[in-house]
Amino acid sequence: MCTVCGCGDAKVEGHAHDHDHDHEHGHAHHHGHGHGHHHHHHGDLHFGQGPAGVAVPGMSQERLIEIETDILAKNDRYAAENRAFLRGRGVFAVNLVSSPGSGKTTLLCRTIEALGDQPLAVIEGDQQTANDADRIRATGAPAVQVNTGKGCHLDGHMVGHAIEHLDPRPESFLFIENVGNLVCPAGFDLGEDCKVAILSVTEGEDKPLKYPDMFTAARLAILNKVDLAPHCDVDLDLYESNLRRVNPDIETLRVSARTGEGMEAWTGWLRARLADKIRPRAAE
Ligand SMILES: Nc1nc2c(ncn2[C@@H]2O[C@H](COP(=O)(O)OP(=O)(O)O)[C@@H](O)[C@H]2O)c(=O)[nH]1
Ligand SMILES: [Mg+2]
Repeated sequence: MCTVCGCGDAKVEGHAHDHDHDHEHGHAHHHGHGHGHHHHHHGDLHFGQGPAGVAVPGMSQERLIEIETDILAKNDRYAAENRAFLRGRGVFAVNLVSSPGSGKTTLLCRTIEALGDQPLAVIEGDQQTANDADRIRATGAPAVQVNTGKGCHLDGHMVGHAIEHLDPRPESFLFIENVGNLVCPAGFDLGEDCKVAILSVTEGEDKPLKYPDMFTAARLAILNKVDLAPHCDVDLDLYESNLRRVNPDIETLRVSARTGEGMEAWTGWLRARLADKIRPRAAE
């Protein structure tokens, strides 16, 4: 389960999402005071102000923290194993995170073409279907699809198995396309070298402010679909200044996976990171 959103937990799901019960449930009852949510001015509600940063009916903040700490500790052990393995091989691993439809798979296909002979492998995370792995394999690159079912993010354990299958070549790239979700993937280390957040220009300049955890965790943000910018009244400078408000160190690139604009800057960035990673190996 993911305590960040509770969406993998059957019990939580029954309360939050299952509307087939014949009894009345949810918002009308069980909502006395003292449930950990706070009222702002204007009657706005904030359920994330307790120490756990999240509210789940029937669970104390202490219990939520205990569960989350346990899940993340287990995840971090798998992630550390992945990281050690990838370091040994000189593999630079990128965890691509974004909302659904921002263009991760399209950008990856373009990136694979642009990188030419460079060895690389791809892990595709989605709740269902092998569509994206099929799109990647069509470029000739090796890819493993990981279906998470009700899960809302990849975790270190899943990625460990996928790495085993892919057996990535020394001094190669490993691209991990996470499940489209700007929330939960922020909290789960996969053993990657960095997270790269993709935002499409159609999503709105305020998204970095609304989902700060993701953009704090990312080293680079790619503003994709800049070919659409003239049609959708978007302020790219505002996107970037909002990104820096939540993460002053974040790097940004403007790209169109459709027209290829900005692709050289992106592949240049990738090659420089791989070179940084394998340089200490070469010196050994
Ligand atoms: N105009 C435009 N469309 C794009 C661009 N990148 C991706 N798309 C389109 O956006 C949609 C979602 O892309 P996809 O790669 O499946 O996104 P994902 O869900 O993040 O993997 C598809 O219709 C793509 O063709 C881009 O740079 N410009
Ligand atoms: Mg995709």
